Amino acid sequence: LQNMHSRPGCSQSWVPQDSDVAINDIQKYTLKPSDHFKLEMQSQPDGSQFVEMVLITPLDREKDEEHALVLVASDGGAPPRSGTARIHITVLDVNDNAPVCSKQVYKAEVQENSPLGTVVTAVSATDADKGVNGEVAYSFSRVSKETKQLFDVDSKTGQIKITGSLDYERSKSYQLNVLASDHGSSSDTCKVIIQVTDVNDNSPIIQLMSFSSTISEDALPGTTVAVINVHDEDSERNGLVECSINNDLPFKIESSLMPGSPINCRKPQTGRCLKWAYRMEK
Ligand SMILES: [Ca+2]
Ligand SMILES: [Ca+2]
Ligand SMILES: [Ca+2]
Ligand SMILES: [Ca+2]
Repeated sequence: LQNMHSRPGCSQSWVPQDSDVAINDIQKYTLKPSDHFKLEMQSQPDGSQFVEMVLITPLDREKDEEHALVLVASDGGAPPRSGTARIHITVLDVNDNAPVCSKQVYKAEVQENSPLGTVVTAVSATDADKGVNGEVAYSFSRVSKETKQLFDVDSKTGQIKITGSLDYERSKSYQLNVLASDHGSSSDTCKVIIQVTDVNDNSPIIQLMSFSSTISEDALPGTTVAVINVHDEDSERNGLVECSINNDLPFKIESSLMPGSPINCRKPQTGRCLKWAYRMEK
């Protein structure tokens, strides 16, 4: 038996046949197992009877796809005789399960300036249904236009690839919402948080803030001659700046934030800009 619907109350009927009469006619039917189906005797206006097999509890293909039942019809003779029918039921799939993402939040790191096509991460979702009902397609949902230009999700594999140029100095992280949907109206969503990591792709920029082009010959050591700003867009170690001037000149360079600190002292990691002062050394 195939094509049995999965809702209780659906039925399949047979007209029993026993060529004997009266007490020797069919007296009893049994169906085993009886957890999903029961038998009901039905009479027709002409007095003939038929047996109906009725679904009493819902079928779930995801739990049991096949059901094997045995129907026994016994007559009232002595000794009683019986006939047996094996009933094989295949439960057809209905799209009654939504895709489920394997994680609610995915985290990934990727270097800025990574080549186009670099795989950042992959999301995955499973759907308990069969065949086309269990196929999952991935897409972005509620993602900004800019983010859409930088990333793409493969609808079949869930792989997230880079499709634009990532610049750590412009944006350090992105959040993508991925929709995993089956071919029906069921879906699940997950988040992908992508951290962009810094690459040393910026040179320090020197800015002359003030400068005295003439200096009196009796200027005292320590007189400030010029103030410069040094700025590097990169972060952490990539943003450390070392400043130096020629050794053969009667000037030294020192940090205006840390007066007295030696030539070539490094910029503190926290600040981006630092004033450097050329001072008379002797
Ligand atoms: Ca199903
Ligand atoms: Ca499904
Ligand atoms: Ca950059
Ligand atoms: Ca950088």
